[in-house]
Amino acid sequence: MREILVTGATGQIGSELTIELRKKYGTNHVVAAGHKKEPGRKLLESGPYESVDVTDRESLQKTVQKHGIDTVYHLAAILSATGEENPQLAWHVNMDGLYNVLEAARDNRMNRVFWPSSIAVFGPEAPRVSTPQNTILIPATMYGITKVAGELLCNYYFTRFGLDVRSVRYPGIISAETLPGGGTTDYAVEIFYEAIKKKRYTCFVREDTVLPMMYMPDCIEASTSLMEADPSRIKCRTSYNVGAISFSAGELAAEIRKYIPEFQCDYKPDFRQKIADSWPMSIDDSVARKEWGWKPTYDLGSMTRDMLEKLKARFAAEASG
Ligand code: AKB
Repeated sequence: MREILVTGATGQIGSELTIELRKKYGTNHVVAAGHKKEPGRKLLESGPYESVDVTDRESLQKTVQKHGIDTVYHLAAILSATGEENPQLAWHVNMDGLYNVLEAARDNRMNRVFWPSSIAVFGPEAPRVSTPQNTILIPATMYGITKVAGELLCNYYFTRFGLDVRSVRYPGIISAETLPGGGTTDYAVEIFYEAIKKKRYTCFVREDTVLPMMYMPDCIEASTSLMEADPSRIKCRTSYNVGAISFSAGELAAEIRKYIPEFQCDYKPDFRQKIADSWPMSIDDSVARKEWGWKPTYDLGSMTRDMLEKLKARFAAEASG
């Protein structure tokens, strides 16, 4: 039986991953940890919750020992856009946070650690189409720099201390439960909320901007199936490329318009355009597919249909109290 800690549990991915892990491993075996953002009712009522600042080694250590944690999903992080506004904070939270988690895992002889890297490890010098698993990693953002350094640190803890740490490079994640915050790919989620509520959206990247994306059920599948894979199958201890869907902002707007014909989208690129332009447009994930059987389920059509259904149902439930 695993005793799991999820850091960043109040965030976009953490809030849904925690609930899925609780279904799988039992409510009391999955501790949700958040810091700045207040936890929602679903998270609080479905199992244990702790307030943990991952940059505070003692508070992390106390929580790990109190709950006998043997597995961590370390999701707490500053994303790319916030990271460009405050690079010092991004370095502090992303690097000190990861270091503290790896040290707590080593100290407490944990079984396994999951830490997400990102497509942000790639910079303008990497091939932008079907970006390979192994290529030049010179990111243009502080967020990307913390992800490259983090990958190397994870690899080091595996080779030096035998810590079973596993990682995937998340693309932009699209989901209906919790809004992302501070990322460059956030427009791909915001557009759905605004299309339903206001029938218009002003997108902060150009219409022809293509980025790799993934729907939340695939994101959860990538994270949990990697963690459950037999250790002999995990040959890469930096981080695996995982691809799912690639589309332009304009293609996404057109897909939404199939369901909301009056939806209007205009485009006013801001500082995030430069970040998007430095990232891949699509990802070659053949290594993950071969080594531990990665296979995404959702395409642009099925993701859009499901997102709109889920959000409309949620907004209707919220409106009726
Ligand atoms: C971001 O936009 O910063 C993240 C990411 C791709 O890692 N969603």
